[in-house]
Amino acid sequence: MEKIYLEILELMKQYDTITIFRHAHPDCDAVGAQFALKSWILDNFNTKQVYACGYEDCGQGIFPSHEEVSDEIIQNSLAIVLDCSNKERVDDLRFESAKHVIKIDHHPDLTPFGDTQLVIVKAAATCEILTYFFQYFKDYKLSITTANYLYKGILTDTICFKTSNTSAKTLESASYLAQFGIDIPSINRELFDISLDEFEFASYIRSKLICKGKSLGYIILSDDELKKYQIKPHDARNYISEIGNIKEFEIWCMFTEKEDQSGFYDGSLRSKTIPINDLARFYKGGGHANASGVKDLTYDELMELMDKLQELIK
Ligand SMILES: [Mn+2]
Repeated sequence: MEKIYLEILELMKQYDTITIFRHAHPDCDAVGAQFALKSWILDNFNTKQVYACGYEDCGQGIFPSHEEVSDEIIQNSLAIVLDCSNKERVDDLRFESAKHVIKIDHHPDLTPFGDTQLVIVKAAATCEILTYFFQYFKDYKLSITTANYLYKGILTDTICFKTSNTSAKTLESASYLAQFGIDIPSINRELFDISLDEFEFASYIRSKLICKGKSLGYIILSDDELKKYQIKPHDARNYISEIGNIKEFEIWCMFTEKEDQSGFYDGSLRSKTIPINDLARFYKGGGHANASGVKDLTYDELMELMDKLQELIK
C-alpha cells in the first residue's frame, strides 16, 4: 500500500491544478472525502488550485457547496475520483478529459477506471481510506476541518459504527481523527437530529410496513404519498433505517415510485448477513453485500424480487 500512497502524493505534487470528483447523489462519505482531500491539499500545498466538482450537494450535514469549474481547468488537471466504483456514476463526466485520473474507493471494483487506483474494499468508507493516507504522511498538516469532514464520512457510512464492514481499522481511523479535537456530540447532532416534519414522515413510513413471512419486511411509497410529504424519492429511501433494527428481519427493503415514470419503482435493499448484491445486479442495481439498490422495477418485478429475497433467507 505504501507504494501507491507515495505515487498518489507524487502526482499531487506534480500538478498545479487538482480537480476532485465523487458520485452523483453524494452522501456524507462522498462530500466528506472530497472536501477533506481539498482542505488537506490546500493546507500542505498552498499554491495549488483545487476544485470540488459536481452538480449536487449532500442533503445531510454541513459541507461547502460544489464549485463551477471550466472544461479547460479540468483538461489541465489531475482528477481524483472518490467513493465511486463505476465511471458512469461520477457526478460530472468531464473528469475523463483530465491529464491523469486517480480513483480512490471502497466499493467492489467491478469496473476499474482511471490511471491510478487505490481501492480498499475492506474499508468501511472512502474517508477511512483517506485517513490511512493522511496518517501515513503524518509529517504533513491535518487540520481540525479535515478531521471533521473525514469523521462525518466514516460515521455515516458505518451508520455510527454499526455496519458489518466496521473493523478495528475503522475504529482506529476514527480514534486517530478524534485526536485532532473534533466535537463528537455536536457532529452527531449535526448529522442525525431530525426536524418535526421528518419525524412525522418517519412515523407514517413505519405505519406502511408490510411483512412477508417473519424475516422480510418492505415498504412501498407511491408518488402521491411522496408529494404529500414533499419529499424526493431518493431522500425518502434514506428512511429505510426506520425498519433497520427489527430483530426478526434478515432482509428489509424500501421502494419509491419514480417521479417521472408512474408504475415504476426504485428500491433500497438491506440485509443483516445474507449477501444481496448479486440479486440486486439482476434488477438493474447493485452495491455492497448487505446494502444494495435496484432500479426501474414494475410492481410485478418488485413482487418477484420479494419472492427471491425470501428464498435467499431460506
Ligand atoms: Mn462510501
